[in-house]
Amino acid sequence: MTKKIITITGAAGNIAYSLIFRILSGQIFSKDTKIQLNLLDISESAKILKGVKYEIEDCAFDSLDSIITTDSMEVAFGDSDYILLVGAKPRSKGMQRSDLLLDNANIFKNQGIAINQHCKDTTKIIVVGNPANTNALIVSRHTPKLPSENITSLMRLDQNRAKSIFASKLNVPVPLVSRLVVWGNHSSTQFPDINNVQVDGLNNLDNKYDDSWVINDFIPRVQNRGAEIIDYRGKSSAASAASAVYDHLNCIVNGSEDWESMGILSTNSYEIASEIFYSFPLSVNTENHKIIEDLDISDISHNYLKATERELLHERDIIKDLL
Ligand code: NAX
Repeated sequence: MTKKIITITGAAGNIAYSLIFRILSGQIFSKDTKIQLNLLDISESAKILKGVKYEIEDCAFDSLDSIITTDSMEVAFGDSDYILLVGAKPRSKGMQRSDLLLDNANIFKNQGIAINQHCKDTTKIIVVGNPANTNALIVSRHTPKLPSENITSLMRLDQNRAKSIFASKLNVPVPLVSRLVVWGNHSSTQFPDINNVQVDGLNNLDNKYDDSWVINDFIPRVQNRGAEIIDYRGKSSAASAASAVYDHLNCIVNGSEDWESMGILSTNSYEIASEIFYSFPLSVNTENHKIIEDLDISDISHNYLKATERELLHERDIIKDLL
C-alpha cells in the first residue's frame, strides 16, 4: 500500500464540498493508494469542517486513509504530496476581480511562506482561489524550495467550458474534441483558442462554423461563463470547478494525451512577458509539462494574447509589494 497526502485549503467551502468527494471516489490514484486528507480552513469554519469530516467518514471510502481537519498551516502543509489552494474570498455578484486581488494576496503570501517551511521539495501545488494566476505568482515567489514547474494555476474549468460549448455547436460528443486550449488569465480576458482544434483527430472543420460565430459568440461566451453562472446561481461555479480541479490533478498525476491549459510561470514563450502566471498550451506527462511551441499565431490571436497578458501585468503591479 502507498499513501498520498492531499491538502485542501478552504475545505469548508463550496468547491471543496464537491472536490473532496470526487477525489476520494475517483480514479486518479491506483487502488492500492490510500489518501490522507489534510483539510485546512480558518478557525471560524471549524464547526462546518467537522460536519464535512463526518460526511466523508459516512461515505466509507475504500481510498481513505485518514482525515486531519485543522486551522494550522504547519499541520496542513507538512509532508503533503499535493496542495490544492482553494480557500479564498470568493467573488460575489457584481464584485470586480480587482476588488479581490489585495484581499486574497496576503492569504497566498502567508500560505507560500508556510508551504516553503513545511513541505517536501516534490510537493505539487494547484492554485484555484482567485485571482488564481496572480495568487500562483505570489505563492511561487515565496516557495523558493520548490521548482516553479511544481506550481500551476487552474485553467481547466475554462478549457472544459470551451470544449463543451464548441462540441455543442458542432453537435459532437465532448471527448472527441481535442487541442482546444485557453491562453492567459482565468478571467474575462482569457483567449479560448480553436485554431488548432481537432474533432476525432481531424482538423478540417472550416465549414462547421464561421469567424463571426467564433469572435462574437464562442469567445465571449467562454470568457464570461463564470459571470453567467454567478448570475443564475447567485454564487460562483462550485461543482464544475471541483470537477476541473479533479481533471487538473489527474493530468499532473497521470499525464494527458491531449493539449492542456494550465497557468504556469511564463519564461517569455510566444513573447509573453516573463514572471507572470499565464496559461499556455501544454503537453503534460507524469514528470513535468512543456509548452507546445511554434504554433502559428494570427494577428487576431496575437491581440487576444496581448490583452490578457496586459491584465496579468496590471494584476502583478497591484500586488507587487507582496512579491
Ligand atoms: P467559498 O466561500 O465557498 O469557500 C472558501 C473557503 O475558504 C471558506 O470556507 C473560507 O472560510 C475559506 N478560507 C478563507 N480564507 C482562508 C484561509 N486563509 N485559509 C484557509 N481557508 C480559508 O468559496 P468557493 O466557492 O469554494 O471558491 C473558492 C475559491 O475558488 C474562490 O476564490 C473562487 O473565486 C475560486 N474559483 C476559482 C476558479 C478557477 O477556475 N480558478 C473557478 C471557481 C471559483 O470561482
